[in-house]
Amino acid sequence: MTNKHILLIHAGGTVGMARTAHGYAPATDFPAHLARLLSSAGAALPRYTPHVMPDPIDSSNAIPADWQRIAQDIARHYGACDGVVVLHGTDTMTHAASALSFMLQGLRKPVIVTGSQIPLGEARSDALQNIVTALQLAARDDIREVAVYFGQRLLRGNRATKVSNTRLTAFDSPNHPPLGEVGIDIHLDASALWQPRAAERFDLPPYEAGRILPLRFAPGLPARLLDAMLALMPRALILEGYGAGNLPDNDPDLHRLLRQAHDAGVLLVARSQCLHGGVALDAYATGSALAQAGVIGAADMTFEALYAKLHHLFALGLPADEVRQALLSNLAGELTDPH
Ligand code: ASN
Repeated sequence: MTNKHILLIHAGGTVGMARTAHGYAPATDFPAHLARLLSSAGAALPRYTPHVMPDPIDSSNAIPADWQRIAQDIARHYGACDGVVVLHGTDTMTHAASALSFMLQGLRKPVIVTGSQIPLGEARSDALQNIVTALQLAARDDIREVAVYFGQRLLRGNRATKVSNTRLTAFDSPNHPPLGEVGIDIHLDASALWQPRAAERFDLPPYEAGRILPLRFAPGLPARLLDAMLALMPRALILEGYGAGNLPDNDPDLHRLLRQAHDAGVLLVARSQCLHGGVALDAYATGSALAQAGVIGAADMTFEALYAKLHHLFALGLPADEVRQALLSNLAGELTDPH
């Protein structure tokens, strides 16, 4: 392990925060504090070089450009390290991990994203355990993807989602088995790990913020809301429907607006609000009506994976039909291949 060299990026999050009069906020002495704690681990840990982002943030403040700064840092140092650990806030950790997985396709080295629910400086913090194990995972030869390590589980980054803001096991990946379980020993599931399908290909096009708009449906939602969203000139709308991806088919205004948006070139993608399962627009008449309005289903992608993937595909400058096609192909293990 000692001959491995890990890039340790600190992007922010509770992990590096301390108490203030207004609640937890980023602490300036975190890198030094962490270095002191890690120095006692000796040969159990790989060598690492810390990279602290100029202004570590609460990840609720993250914007797509922040994902790109992290990806650029990784791309710049990829050749000189054996693996990467990214310390990130939990609130948008899986958005960042998803975006990294699309920007850094064909990875041959681990990129492990972690953080904590309790700051490193607090007595019952989960930070040190998460960071130590993430460093060990980043030194392995069998992980070739962006993964989230948190609360004793290794999950695929673009399959993971935050499911608890109080438990130390904050994440789950409902549509893909854990890549590994960590107890006294580290057990990885070889059949769950991603095997890159092509050579390393790092594409870091500038992401446009504010053009991928999500709409979560609820009974009685006024169709006018969609009108207001379309006025913002989105490139794509994520329609979070019920169950198999269904939306009401008894609201003519809604369907008129959807057809209008589709005709104007807005990509309409249906996703299910359910944590587990995917979209099947042909299962119910309410779904078929959507397909007729030009809506496509997002398979079993997490919201975060879909949101990041749409940013990525539009940033690549692909024409609409290629975005549609690429959206439903499995680029980095983010969806279950149709058989
Ligand atoms: N608000 C924090 C963040 O996402 C939450 C955390 O890291 N546990 O930065």
